[in-house]
Amino acid sequence: MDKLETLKAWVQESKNIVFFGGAGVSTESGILDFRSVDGLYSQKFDYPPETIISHSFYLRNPEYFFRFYREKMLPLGFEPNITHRVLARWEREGRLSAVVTQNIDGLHQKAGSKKVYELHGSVLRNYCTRCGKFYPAEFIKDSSGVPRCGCGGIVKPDVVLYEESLDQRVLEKSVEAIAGADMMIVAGTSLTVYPAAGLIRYYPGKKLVLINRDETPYDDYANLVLHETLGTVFSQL
Ligand code: CNA
Repeated sequence: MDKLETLKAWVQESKNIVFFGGAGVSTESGILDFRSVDGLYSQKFDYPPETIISHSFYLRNPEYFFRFYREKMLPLGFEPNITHRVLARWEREGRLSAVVTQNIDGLHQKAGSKKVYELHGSVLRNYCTRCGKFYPAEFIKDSSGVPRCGCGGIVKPDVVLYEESLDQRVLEKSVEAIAGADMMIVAGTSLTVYPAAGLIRYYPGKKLVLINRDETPYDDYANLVLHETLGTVFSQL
């Protein structure tokens, strides 16, 4: 049986799939990932992107942080693609129990997925660091300089910056879902950002599928590896 047929058969017989994804899930919606050759990390900035989107840089140089964030990290106006839509359909059919994502773009929910664990937060949520008031992403987009609440506090996106820790509850729920999955699909992620990447080790079964255009450090660990673009694969599922 070829790989795609094996994948189809596994999906058909599963009732509890967990999908674990990264930036590669949204590239076909038009949002750049970080590490592809045409990704954000190959562009030139005054500082490396990892530095700019770190907690200490945000504190030290908030003007620069927000300029970069607005221009490069605020994926507004994009639509879900076939991968997001198939995953939402599987959930409705009772085949998929959760999506665990490193993405911050909200596209899984826009496609209709209900149980989505956002390990790195979401650009759609923004809070005043002083009074806690909520602001939508448009507020950040339309602001200039450092976005400020009426109370004077900085409005910070609810995204996990480098050096910041992950939300403990989201992490626990993700581990619980992965540990209870009968099949796990890992896709569109370079599996180099920790602790997120380490979560796949909680999957106890023998149907670990890895779908990614480029090789990853976990290729030998998976039971089935497809080096394809996600649209090619999911349009056949
Ligand atoms: P990454 O390190 O940029 O890796 C993306 C991976 O996806 C690469 O290995 C590519 O080969 C692969 N890929 C890209 N396009 C496709 C495709 N169409 N089909 C199959 N594979 C593809 O991204 P990770 O998610 O692994 O890194 C984690 C970071 C990136 C997280 O913290 C995210 O928050 C962050 N990020 C998120 C978004 C988003 O929300 N859409 C965009 C850019 C970066």
